[in-house]
Amino acid sequence: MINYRGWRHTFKLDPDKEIGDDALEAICESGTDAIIVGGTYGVTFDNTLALMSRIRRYAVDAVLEISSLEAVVPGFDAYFIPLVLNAGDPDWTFAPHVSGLLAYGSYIHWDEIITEGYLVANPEAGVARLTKARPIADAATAKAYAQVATRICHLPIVYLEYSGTYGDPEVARACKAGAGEAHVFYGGGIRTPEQAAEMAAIADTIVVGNLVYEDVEAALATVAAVKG
Ligand code: 1GP
Repeated sequence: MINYRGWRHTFKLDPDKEIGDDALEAICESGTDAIIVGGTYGVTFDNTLALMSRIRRYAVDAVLEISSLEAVVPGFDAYFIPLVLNAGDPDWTFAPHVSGLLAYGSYIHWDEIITEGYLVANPEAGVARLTKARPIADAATAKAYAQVATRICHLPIVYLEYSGTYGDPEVARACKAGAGEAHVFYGGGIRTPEQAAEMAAIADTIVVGNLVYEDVEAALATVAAVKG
């Protein structure tokens, strides 16, 4: 069982994006706490398996965040299952989870399954469009969603997702306040060590994604900003 509660910094790698061997080695050996594999579009069994095999050369924890039932690949340390708290399309609430159980139920190792209460806060993000995410009007609304995740649904993780844009620290603070004992991930738009440090001071774990593909040196600099 992975100890995600000890993580402060993670990288999220997208199987649909290209990364060279040297960059992948630098990312995996950077001192980050884990690699999360996930993406919204173009994630297939083959590209997920290929990326996992390459990450597996390194000792770092590797988790698959499942976004497509066709791309469930065995061999990760754990599987994050997003539950989009503010999905406006009810088909994204439980229907994919039921389909997953029907397809894979007998193969599931439940101690490897960890549910994330996902709060999609950037309306321009692919995941927001896909799930028709309801807008997060203000910090109080974010706090209420976090309370739904942790107090009502007893989920272990609240993931504040600003994918593609840097978020509002006030919203992140409200999320953390509402999350209680749940572990809070923040991801979205982190491009500088200062942004990494700012969100890491609020959330329990930060996630750096796109920057890996835009400027690997800048991505590496976020690790030291959080972990010293
Ligand atoms: C995406 O939260 C992650 O799911 C990270 O976001 O790609 O914007 O860094 P970025």
